[in-house]
Amino acid sequence: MANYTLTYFDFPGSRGEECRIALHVSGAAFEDERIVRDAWATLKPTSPYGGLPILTVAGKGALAQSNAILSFVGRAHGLLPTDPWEAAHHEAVMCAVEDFRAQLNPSGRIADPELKRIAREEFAAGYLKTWAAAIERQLEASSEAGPFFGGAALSVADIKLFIIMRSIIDGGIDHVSRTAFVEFTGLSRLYEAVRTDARVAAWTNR
Ligand SMILES: N[C@@H](CCC(=O)N[C@@H](CS)C(=O)NCC(=O)O)C(=O)O
Repeated sequence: MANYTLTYFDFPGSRGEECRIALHVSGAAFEDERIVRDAWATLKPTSPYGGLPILTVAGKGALAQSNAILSFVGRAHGLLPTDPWEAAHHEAVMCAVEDFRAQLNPSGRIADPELKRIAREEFAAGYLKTWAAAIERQLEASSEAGPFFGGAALSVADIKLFIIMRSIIDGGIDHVSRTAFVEFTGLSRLYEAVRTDARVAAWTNR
């Protein structure tokens, strides 16, 4: 039996997929538990914080919150720097991805198509650009050589950045251009490096 079970919806994106990719890259065996909305409605009241993903570790219990799961996997399996100061910067980037989601996700709940278009276009021209510029500055400060946030070694922060960027680049967000990140050369290079990493590609191209 696998030591880890990752519970999430049967959807190849967002917080669950970034944890699945991290677990896959870690090389640790894990059960990829995908649940339907009805099962989640039953599980939700007893879940740690009322949200997925949840990582269950044999002999320990359940851990929720995507960034805590990624940090745990990163520390346990060499996907975060061992230096605490450097690791904290990777964790800060992961928090910034959650900031991005907090700004973007409410627009997905706007029922009126015209109001939704306006909100998304404002997001794309404003918050997205400011956010990407900030991440790019952190990337430059963290590693001159790249291509990853910490240099040559892939970390859980790179995986989280890849998943949020892919949601835009794949065209999944109406009224946000697929090319929204193109001008950010460091981020674009990081995205390509994660996308083409053999371990990541082995998961995403299954
Ligand atoms: N801060 C949490 C957010 C968890 C969250 O909102 N997850 C979404 C899916 S990405 C969810 O569970 N939605 C269903 C629900 O809230 O009932 C994290 O980073 O894991």
